[in-house]
Amino acid sequence: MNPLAHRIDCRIRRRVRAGLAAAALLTLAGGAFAQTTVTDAWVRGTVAQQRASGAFMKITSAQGGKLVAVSSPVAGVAEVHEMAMDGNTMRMRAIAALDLPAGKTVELKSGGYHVMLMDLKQQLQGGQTVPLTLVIEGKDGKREIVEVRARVRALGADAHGGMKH
Ligand SMILES: [Cu+2]
Repeated sequence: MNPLAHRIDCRIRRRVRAGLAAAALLTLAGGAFAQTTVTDAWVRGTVAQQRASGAFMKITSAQGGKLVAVSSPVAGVAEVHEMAMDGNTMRMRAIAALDLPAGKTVELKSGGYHVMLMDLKQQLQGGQTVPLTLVIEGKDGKREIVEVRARVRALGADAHGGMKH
């Protein structure tokens, strides 16, 4: 290779390397921002006049944190609930925060942790989409907002809305 061609080649390579570094930085920044992912979000459909329902999903926090608040435009109140035995009766109750261990997928499901949507402002019908806003607090105390679109599933045999509080 003649010296001139070599110099040009080096310059291009340096530029490519700089470009790659910038891309890596962007990826890092993006990763730090969206450290929590939510999949398979759904809400149980309701019958007319029903005031409460449950929302379910899988949450994975890359760096670990906790779910500290939920809200939705369809509900006056949204809480994070757990199921717990009260004597011989399974009951649900609100918890202040749901722990999200780093890199582990926490499943909110029927009969377990769930988001309770109360004071519903409308009937939730199969096929509709319900927006949910999750607030995740990281280990560093920083809060991340995760917007989720949950699909409404028509009421099945396992009616969450009929459960006791
Ligand atoms: Cu509940």
